[in-house]
Amino acid sequence: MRTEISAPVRLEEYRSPSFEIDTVHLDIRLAPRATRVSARLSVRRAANTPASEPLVLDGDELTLVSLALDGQVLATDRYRATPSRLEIDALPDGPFQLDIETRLDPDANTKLMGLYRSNGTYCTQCEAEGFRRITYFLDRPDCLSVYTTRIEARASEAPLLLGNGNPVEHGAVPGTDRHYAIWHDPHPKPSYLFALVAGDLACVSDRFTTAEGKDVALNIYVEHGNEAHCAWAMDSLKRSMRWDEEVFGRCYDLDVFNIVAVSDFNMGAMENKGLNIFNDKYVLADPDTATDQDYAGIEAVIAHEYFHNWTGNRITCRDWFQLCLKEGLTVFRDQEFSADMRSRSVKRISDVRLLKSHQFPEDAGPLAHPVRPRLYHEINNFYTATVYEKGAEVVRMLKTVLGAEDFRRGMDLFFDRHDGEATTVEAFLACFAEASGRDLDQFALWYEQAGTPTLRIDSDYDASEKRLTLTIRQQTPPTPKQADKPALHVPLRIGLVDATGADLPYTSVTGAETTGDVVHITAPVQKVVFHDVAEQPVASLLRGFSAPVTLKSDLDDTDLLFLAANDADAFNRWEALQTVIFKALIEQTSAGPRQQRLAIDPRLIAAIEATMADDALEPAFRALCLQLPGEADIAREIGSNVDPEAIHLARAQMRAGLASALGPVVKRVYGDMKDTAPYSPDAASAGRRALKNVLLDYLGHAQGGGNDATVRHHFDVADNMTDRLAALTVLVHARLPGYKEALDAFAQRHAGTPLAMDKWFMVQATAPGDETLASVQALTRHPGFSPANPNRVRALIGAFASGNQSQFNRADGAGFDFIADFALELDTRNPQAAARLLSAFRSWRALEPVRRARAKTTLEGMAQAADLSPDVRDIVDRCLQ
Ligand code: B3K
Ligand code: ZN
Repeated sequence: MRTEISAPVRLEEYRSPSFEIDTVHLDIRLAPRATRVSARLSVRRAANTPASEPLVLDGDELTLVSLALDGQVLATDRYRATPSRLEIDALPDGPFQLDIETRLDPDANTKLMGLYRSNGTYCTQCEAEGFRRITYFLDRPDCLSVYTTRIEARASEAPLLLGNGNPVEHGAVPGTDRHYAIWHDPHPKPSYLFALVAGDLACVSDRFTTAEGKDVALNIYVEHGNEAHCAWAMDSLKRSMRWDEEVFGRCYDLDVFNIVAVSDFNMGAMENKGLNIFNDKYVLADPDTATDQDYAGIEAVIAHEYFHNWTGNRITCRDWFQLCLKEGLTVFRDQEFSADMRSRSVKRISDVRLLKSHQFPEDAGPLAHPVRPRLYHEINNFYTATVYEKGAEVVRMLKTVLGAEDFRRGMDLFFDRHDGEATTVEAFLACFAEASGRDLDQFALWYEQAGTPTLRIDSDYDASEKRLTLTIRQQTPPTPKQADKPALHVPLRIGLVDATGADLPYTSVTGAETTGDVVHITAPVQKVVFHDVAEQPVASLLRGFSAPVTLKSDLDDTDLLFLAANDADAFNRWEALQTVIFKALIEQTSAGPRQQRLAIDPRLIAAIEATMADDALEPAFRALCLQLPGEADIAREIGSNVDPEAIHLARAQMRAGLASALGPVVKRVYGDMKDTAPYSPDAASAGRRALKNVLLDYLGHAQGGGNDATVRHHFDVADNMTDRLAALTVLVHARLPGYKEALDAFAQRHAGTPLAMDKWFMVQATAPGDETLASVQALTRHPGFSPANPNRVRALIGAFASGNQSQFNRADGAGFDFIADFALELDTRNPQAAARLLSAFRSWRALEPVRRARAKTTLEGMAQAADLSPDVRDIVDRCLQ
């Protein structure tokens, strides 16, 4: 029996709240199995709300203990309470006060939404709709209130009591073994930003003086023993605070900024006002257990949550359809921060890779949705790559369209005009239209239309007229519930490269508006003419990936390899080389079985060699150029009738072929990149390690082997996790002699560090070969694995489903069934985690017929299951639509 589907929430049905809650006083008496929450709400009827209208508050699995109106206990016929709703009639016309008491069981809360315990620490997660699991409330982002929170717990169990805002008072509860703390947050906020933490944690402290002269106490709280691993997070926080002042003119606004790391957390981190709660993966770092990528991730997530203080908290979303207003914008801000801290071009390439590998497939499959959706069944399923990453691209394009100065003016106006409000994408765009005088109506379609637009560009040079004509056609493919789509405003950054690699000048452009090197494409077909171009150029199109589109051009391999070697735009050098590599990989994939290995074009080999050996290029950039596209990336480029096994073989053959052809250079540059200095996480050192480890991957997979000892030595002498994990991955994935011993050695070394063991799980879950499924199944019984912990699930099960294309998509369907069974079991305790795992099915329709049929059977089987959570029901139904 199928579970019933609840009615969807629609953007056009938005109504402002009928009541306002000006202040919230919470008194939370913590106990593991029976926490009491007393909420005192000062409520007002909103203007125009009829006197007869009842107050309807949201709840979720709540138990009501008592209810009083203006101090009087309410008779039961005055209200109706269910676990998910509290409705109260006959309320006064003027302001009134409600006292609501609820009882919670934090220990039983396995959904990790609302109030729960992680390793004994009480903590909360309220976004998007978790506050209603704590007390009945208008749990919607446009209800802004000033919160005062009293937290009480047994002193021995929870010496630390943290809330939002500033600390006001603390003390013992006389005659008991309990104590309390009171916190007050002067900034009106929506309930999703409420947080509390109580437990026995260690603290690492620092201070920061804002540009406005405010002295802020910074604290990072972690489990005892982890104090030494917080330095990078603290440093990242201070750099973020300074950067937001310098680049966006935004200062911090409370006396304290607290960060707490917990080990059971559904996502990366949460920006609760003044009390960020983090997945410990994004706080804890030391060279022995964290990779360079982890260090960069911590820097970015710390910054992201901090930046939310203005984009998200001071200015929040009117409703959850506007999620990109805070998320896309804040991702853009954290990307810019990391670009300023590191290499801008390397950061841009990494961000585009992520966008293409995560967002493009989402946009091309059944889960596609606009950056601002208009309908949802379960909002938790909309914290997606589209809302975050494409949302950030849209803000980036806005800056490209307007130019840096007008963009900054627009941001200033937005902060000025909407501070303290819950607002919309329209209001955001209006600030930029006003600041720049530009009409952004067509641009706004980026928020409305799902699907990745294709830009087809053909060029024609007229030597006698010295004119270059580009014919540009744009088209956005149909996506669920959106068939035909009008043309978008696409900012296309272009350079015309001459034979020496320099950018050619031109006197004017007709057929499109231009600003600097940006051509504004606004029509379905547009002929853009560049005048007085002295010689036939190679057009460097979409520089810096100026718009999130799929570019198809008439540039041939000769043009692309020329750009790869010469373009002034580093992004396009990388992109040009990738395009040629993709083409070769796709040809190899369709060439058929192993025997028919195609020869790699010698020009491509030469281009790769030149990049590898070019010491003038940053090592991090070279590493990105040399890393072959992933199997899922190749599948994305192929688009339909995808055979993941053939892709796996084609990629392996190309890597082996390159390794053989370039053996001596690979070895030489590998040797050059070896560092003798002690580990440092800075971008330059990380870049050298990245290049060294890409080359190690080539060496370990070279045809005929021969480098086993090098890889094993790399593993044995590694003094940091980046190198150790890189070597372990090559040993295990290439099944080199000694790989089992290396796995054992790693496990022994890191047995006590779950975050390090996650890497051990991940390496095994992503190994190619038919035996991997059985090994993943066996690992679910490993003592270090727990289905209750989202990080463990992601490391083992998520890595298999999303990071192992050939094995998840096994032709016998066993990979699909394993993930479906695991997700259904997980759904009974943590629906959000289960739904996220199932998004691995998002590209099933692009598979070849046999696998497609298997995936369909598995999805249909799930759809028939009884008692699916709304989260899983939503994903399964949309996948099948
Ligand atoms: N705002 C949170 C995400 C909450 C997800 C809720 N299901 C983290 C972030 O984007 O900063
Ligand atoms: Zn965010």
